[in-house]
Amino acid sequence: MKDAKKFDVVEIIEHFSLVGHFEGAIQYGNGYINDTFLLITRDGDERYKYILQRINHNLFKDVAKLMNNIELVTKFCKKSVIKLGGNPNKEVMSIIYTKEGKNFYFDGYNYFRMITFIDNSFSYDIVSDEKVFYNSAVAFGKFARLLDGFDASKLYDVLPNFHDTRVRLETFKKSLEKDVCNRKAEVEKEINFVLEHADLAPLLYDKLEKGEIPLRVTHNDTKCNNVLFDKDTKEALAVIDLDTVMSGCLAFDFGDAIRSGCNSSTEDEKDLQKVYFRFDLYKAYAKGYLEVLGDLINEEEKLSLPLGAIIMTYECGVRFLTDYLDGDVYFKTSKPKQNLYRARTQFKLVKDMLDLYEEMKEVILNN
Ligand code: ADP
Ligand code: GN1
Ligand code: MG
Repeated sequence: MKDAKKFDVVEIIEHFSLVGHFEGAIQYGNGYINDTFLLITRDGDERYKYILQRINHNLFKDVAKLMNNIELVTKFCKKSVIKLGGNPNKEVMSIIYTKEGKNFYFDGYNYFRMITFIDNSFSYDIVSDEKVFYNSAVAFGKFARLLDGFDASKLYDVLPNFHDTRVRLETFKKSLEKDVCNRKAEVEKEINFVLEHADLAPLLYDKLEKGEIPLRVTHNDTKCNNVLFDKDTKEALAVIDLDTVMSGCLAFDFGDAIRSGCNSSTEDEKDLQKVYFRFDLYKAYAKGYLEVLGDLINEEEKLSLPLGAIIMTYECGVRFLTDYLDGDVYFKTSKPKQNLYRARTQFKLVKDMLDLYEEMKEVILNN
């Protein structure tokens, strides 16, 4: 197989319906999964920007079905936005089609998609501002509302069991057994944390399976850098990274947003003294999310949200630690032990949240 990393941007973009001619492309953003580029084209004096992504084909095995999901979801959201009197092109991410009318391009080795660049935007890896985080909650709450009524059976299950923490735990145990990189001895403390908190793993799925909370269409990767904000107004502009849109429960989306946004430091912070749960930000997010969801959510489902925050954080820590044991094969890393540092921050946040769980529930019930 040809080196999958090597491709010629100019050759690739020729296949898409773009305005202008290629001027430049740079790597963009801090995603862990796909390769993202900001592409600039020029037509006379005018410059145009696009987002070009090489889709992680190791992970997403059926790119055609994945892209079909994104097309269905964005089309449905656009219709809902129009019904509500909004601007669909501004509020929903748009796919740019190839000259043949396809929603991705395959060059024989790599899969590429093009999406509209959301200009004058920023995303954050550390949230500092309550207003911004509140707006992020409004964006994800709105995303859930816009998709209310969408027939989940139309969606291909891109990554089966993605948020089934029970399955994540089993995968972790298998990696532990194999210990392919001989890293087990070094992470004994973290392993013990995972095993001591294993009773968390089934709690959300138990609720789903008993019918206590509903199955919905969810984003499933609501990390804070998957929403873009206007640089000037600090309003949320669009929810991005729709690769994992599948059926799930609201607690997955709320939980992952809290996991990533309420961390006082970066996800891979080495110094755990700097890592603590930002309860002030949690309150801001809960307010925004529940304001938008309104009567769409009952008390039982509301109470699953803080539990989701703990479980999603635990799950993510388990995934980082699994990847560390496996030799860093899933999440992109740029320095040694990064997945271990990431796992540690998650476990610190789980500890903080378990201490604050009663207060977290209270906030939800008071909104
Ligand atoms: P990954 O799955 O690797 O996380 P994303 O789709 O989240 O890939 O893209 C990575 C980053 O690129 C985002 O966090 C964001 O900063 C930036 N980005 C992605 N899409 C857009 C867009 N349409 N406009 C502006 N920035 C974007
Ligand atoms: C990945 O794709 P990205 O970088 O937004 C991962 C999430 C994790 C997150 C941890 C498809 O998110 O599940 O929670 O890293 N996405 C996938 O930062 O596995
Ligand atoms: Mg992303």
